[in-house]
Amino acid sequence: MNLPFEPQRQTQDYQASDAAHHIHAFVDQKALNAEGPRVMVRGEGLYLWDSEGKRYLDGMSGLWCTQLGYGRKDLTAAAAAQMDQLAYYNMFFHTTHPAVIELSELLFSLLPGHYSHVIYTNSGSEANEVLIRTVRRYWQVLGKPQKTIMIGRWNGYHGSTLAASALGGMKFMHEMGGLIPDVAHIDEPYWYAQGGDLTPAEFGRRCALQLEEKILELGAQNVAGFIAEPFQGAGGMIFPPESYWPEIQRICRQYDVLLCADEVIGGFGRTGEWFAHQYFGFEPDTLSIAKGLTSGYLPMGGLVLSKRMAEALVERGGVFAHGLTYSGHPVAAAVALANLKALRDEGIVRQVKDDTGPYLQKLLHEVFGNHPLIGEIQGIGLLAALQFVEDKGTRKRFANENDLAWQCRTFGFEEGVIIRSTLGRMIMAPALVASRAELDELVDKTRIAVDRTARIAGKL
Ligand code: PXG
Repeated sequence: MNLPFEPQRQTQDYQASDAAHHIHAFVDQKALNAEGPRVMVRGEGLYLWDSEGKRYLDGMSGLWCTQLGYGRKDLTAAAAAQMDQLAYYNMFFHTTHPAVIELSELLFSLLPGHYSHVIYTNSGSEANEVLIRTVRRYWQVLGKPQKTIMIGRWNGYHGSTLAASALGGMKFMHEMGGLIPDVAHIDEPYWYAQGGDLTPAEFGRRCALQLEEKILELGAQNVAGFIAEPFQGAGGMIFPPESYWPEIQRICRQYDVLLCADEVIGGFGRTGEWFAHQYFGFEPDTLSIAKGLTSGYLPMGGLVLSKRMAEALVERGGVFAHGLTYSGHPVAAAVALANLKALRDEGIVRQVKDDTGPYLQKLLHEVFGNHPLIGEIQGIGLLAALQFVEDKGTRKRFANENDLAWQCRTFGFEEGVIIRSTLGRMIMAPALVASRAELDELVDKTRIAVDRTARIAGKL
């Protein structure tokens, strides 16, 4: 291999240099420097190897993105061939190129028929940045320029750039450098934690009705759109009650508020459907996409628009004052095209729906259904969350649930499996190519980590 960096160095050498130059995501950097990060050096299928030669089953698809797993030669070949032919060009200067055209043809063949256009970006955060300006532009074109406010949800996640983090509802992110004007939030539909004595269906409806209240409070004539993840990912893999989305859709339509689905995690087969909104049965006006679009092999995202919006912007909008150097990057587009072809032609999304998805969900219920530490198992397709609980009867959560979940995640690493912790929930989202045997291993190693945590929590 002709890698441009040295063959493997000592782990401590990497760690010292890493500490000297990097500020990592969502950590106390000083604490991480003291501990030293794990150095990942190789990936193949669902497995990763670190610089010490330890192997991990990646139960998180990297960051919810490697739908095809690691080491796919067809994706590497697509990137190399496109780099040889045309390493870079752009979509400014009245130009376009074959890779992005074929990618979009394929993308829209996979999407429901009421979508027609896409604005490519490099990430999910950027997709949501573009969303705000595009939605506002749409209302300007329709003669309603006062419709500017976006409503998001507390504990929603839409990215780390300024506007994307403002749309999201992570308060600790808002505290680091601010909100932007014209963004409001409503509560998340997290029944297990916040549902009290209500049934999930009642709670789901109540949460949705908060949107109506917020629109009325702000004035429907001022509200541009509502943005939400079909199910919350980074916030803890929280699935809304069934009553939620139909009510949200009714409200958006009634008040002429655009329904904007953030499909950055839910898209590209995670739920067994191509897009998570299809699983939940609603019809958003826009879709923010990224991650699984390229299986994470290269950065690429996008904002998908309904025909109705695209028609207004194209036919009546005049100049669209937006552009990124790397929109529709040819190499990313070629990789995305190869990735989507593989997901489609190898029947991977169908396999998640008909086989591996139900298999994983059944297995989790068998293994954790009566586990003393687990109060609820939520999941669909190749996604699942295990909720830690102190008292199953009252759904009382541990005061130190965050620490327990973090500890469980650390046990997972020790056992050779990567799962994610969020507050008191353990999350898994393996690559969509996972075999039944790999899912067995994922659940088995997770059980060991959860049992070890249960012992610390005094539950075993
Ligand atoms: N929207 C959603 C729903 C996301 O989950 C983004 C937007 C931002 O995408 P970019 O490509 O700008 O990162 C995301 C990203 C985690 C985790 O551990 C989740 C994300 C990113 C990193 C970590 O849950 N989601």
